[in-house]
Amino acid sequence: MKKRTMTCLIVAAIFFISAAVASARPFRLGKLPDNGAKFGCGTCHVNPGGGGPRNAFGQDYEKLGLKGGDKYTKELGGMDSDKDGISNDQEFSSGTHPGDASSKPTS
Ligand SMILES: [Ca+2]
Repeated sequence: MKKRTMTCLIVAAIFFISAAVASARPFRLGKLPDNGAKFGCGTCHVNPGGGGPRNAFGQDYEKLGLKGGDKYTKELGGMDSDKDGISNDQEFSSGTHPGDASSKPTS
């Protein structure tokens, strides 16, 4: 009986922790111009699944977006985070990656 109760508590704890982690994702993605539709968590993170180190765009978002009230700012949109010659605004409009220099509009 005690073993079963303990198992139920562990399962419940895992459920609530997973729900808390999952709820962070849509919140942050909703701040991006494309709502993270194209690259998901990989828009800002090196790992496409999210968490861990940030790519060039994620680092700029951390510096300007998070400190500016956790939003995609005009200044951030005008920057070229990955230094590929294309602004972040243009990258989002084109569906290319603002944090990956090898991803940019072809024309
Ligand atoms: Ca790019």
